Amino acid sequence: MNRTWWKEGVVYQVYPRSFKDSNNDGIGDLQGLVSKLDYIKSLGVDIIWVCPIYKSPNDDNGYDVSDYRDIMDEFGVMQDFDRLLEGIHARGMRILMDLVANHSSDEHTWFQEARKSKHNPYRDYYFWKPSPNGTPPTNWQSFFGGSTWEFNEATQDYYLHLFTKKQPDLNWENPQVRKEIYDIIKFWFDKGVDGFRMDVISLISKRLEFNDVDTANYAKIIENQYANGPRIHEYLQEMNAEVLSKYDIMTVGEGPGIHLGNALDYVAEDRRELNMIFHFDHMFIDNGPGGKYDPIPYDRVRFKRIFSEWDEKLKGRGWNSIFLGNHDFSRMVSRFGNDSRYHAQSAKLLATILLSLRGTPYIYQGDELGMTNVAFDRIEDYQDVETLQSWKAAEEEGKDMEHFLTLVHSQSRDNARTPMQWSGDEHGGFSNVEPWIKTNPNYQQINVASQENDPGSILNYYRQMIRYRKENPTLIYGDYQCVMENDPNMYIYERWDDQHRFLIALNMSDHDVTVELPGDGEWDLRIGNYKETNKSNAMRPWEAKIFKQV
Ligand code: ISL
Ligand code: CA
Repeated sequence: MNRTWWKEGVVYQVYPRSFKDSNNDGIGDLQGLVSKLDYIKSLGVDIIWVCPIYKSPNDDNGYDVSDYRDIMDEFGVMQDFDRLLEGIHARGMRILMDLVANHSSDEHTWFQEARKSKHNPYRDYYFWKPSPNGTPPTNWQSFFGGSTWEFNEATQDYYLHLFTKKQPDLNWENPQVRKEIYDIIKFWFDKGVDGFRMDVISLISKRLEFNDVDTANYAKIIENQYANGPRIHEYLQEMNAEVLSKYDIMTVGEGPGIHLGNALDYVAEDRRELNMIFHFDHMFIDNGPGGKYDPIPYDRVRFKRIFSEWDEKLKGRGWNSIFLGNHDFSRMVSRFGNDSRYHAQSAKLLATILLSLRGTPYIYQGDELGMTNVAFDRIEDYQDVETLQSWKAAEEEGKDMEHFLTLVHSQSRDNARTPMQWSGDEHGGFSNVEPWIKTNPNYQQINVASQENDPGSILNYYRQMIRYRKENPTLIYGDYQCVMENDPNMYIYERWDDQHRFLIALNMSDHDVTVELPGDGEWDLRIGNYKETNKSNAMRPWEAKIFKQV
């Protein structure tokens, strides 16, 4: 396969609202981000993905865009963006923007116009459906609960919104809409941005019959009704031909409903659509039949199998992305590790996974410190629209709300959105004033300042792992094979090419485990996440070791 910068790069994801506040209004902003570029660079990463910064009324923290060519008031102005872009490029890094093109804000002028009358020239920018009997046209449920249809007085019909009612879905059937989006992409590429993460791009082609769905299994509804519509690949190929192919950029499509069976349709290199996608097989692994607020313990054998199957499926044909957390999920160390007794060990073990599988690694802000979930004791302290809508729905269904609060503690997207913990100072050094969302009280123990100069810190382990990956391209391009795939505690895999062979041994349990290292020849220990690491076959709780064959 071709070697390129976006396969070799390590991505750092920034959620600007929670990263660094420069003007002390409690909200992270572009100047704040600029002031921390040296820190990001010091990690050794190559690419910064910045979550949406466009003009937005912030119903969904920027995933509701009211002007795609302007900057959100709270974040600054276009000059701040230009400085950010310059600062990133000056340090030899690249910037990935977030393209939110499945829907706009209802405050975008397109929608403001469209909703005025049935004859408005912008009407066909969105989806409208009549419903004679005063109930929504279909039984579709939005991603955040409640109907996907909202009644519009002026036109006496309903518009479609797969997310909140302030996020009406754009009608990609309309060639003018597609042209608008391509022009927006060009606008940012011409400024010099290096690529896009494309929000829910798997949803842009709709099944125009708008049939009722069988509500039993929400994951299946997404896969077969909301995502992967009949014209999706036509649109992506058109976008590629019209814009993407004309620049040296990268794309990663976010993909609810993308699975092993259809992933290659999106990312096979010869199809000329996207460079890679984010699938959610491992991220929904703890969802019970009732979805994310019906969690079940995650099955480690399945966790390993998902990574193995995806590597097998894409190898030689497309490229993978590797992530264990982002702004939409609880913190990876709280989810997949042990965030109390083995906090540092398990955070480092998870970093080892992120940085030693085949695929571009994505590190979410704060995970390099082992930032954990938060448990606010009042729902009023939560800010996320998804959390609040789910809370309201649970209340209406008469659920036990004390119990539901514990579910919010483990499942809320706000777990990932508490302010970045820079220091032990008030508000974690994020701001001088009370931030828009409360700081996780553990900022006094978990923060950049305290880890910066500690060679054994999680932060410095990330730096070491990123460097090690770069020095050993076998860890980037080499083949992958899981061994002992049915072992419930150990995750062991080999990575190799013509020249080198590595063995990664990870004890993902709270217990001591003894293992036989597979294969013949000498294994030399190169990386370990315990202070006194040794070659022995005894693996301590959450111990991670990387061996190289000599
Ligand atoms: O958040 C989720 C689970 O908790 C996902 O189902 C998520 O809603 C889905 O992956 C889409 O996410 C993206 O689009 C949303 C936005 O709210 C998310 O922040 C974004 O990552 C709508 O734009
Ligand atoms: Ca600010």
